Amino acid sequence: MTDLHYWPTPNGHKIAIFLEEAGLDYTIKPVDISAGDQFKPEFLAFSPNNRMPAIIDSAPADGGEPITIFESVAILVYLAEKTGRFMSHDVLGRIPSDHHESQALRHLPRGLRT
Ligand SMILES: N[C@@H](CCC(=O)N[C@@H](CS)C(=O)NCC(=O)O)C(=O)O
Repeated sequence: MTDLHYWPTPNGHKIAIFLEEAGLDYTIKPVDISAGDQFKPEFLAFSPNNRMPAIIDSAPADGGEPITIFESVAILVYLAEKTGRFMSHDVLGRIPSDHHESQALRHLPRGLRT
């Protein structure tokens, strides 16, 4: 189970879209950034840059302790590695080229436009 600390902005949507498309079990934990939730100590404990999204994965692949991750690109790469979905396992496949997977990697840092 993954907790997604989320607010409906482009960076939040990126993670929600991945979780949905990968069919992963997750729970949305709202972080109302207009109300200042991102500055609460309990949120800063795992997202020290006071920004959402962040995730807490209570079922990491190694069966160990829950893993917390902040920064949308770090989260996307983690989830892609964990699930084997949406990113090449061949490092050469990630080098910018016309290959669609490396194009996807180049787009990861971008926000979505609504
Ligand atoms: N580089 C970060 C940016 C995240 C980000 O800017 N989040 C914004 C909303 S889209 C936020 O939480 N802002 C709260 C604040 O700046 O206080 C990422 O990709 O996760």
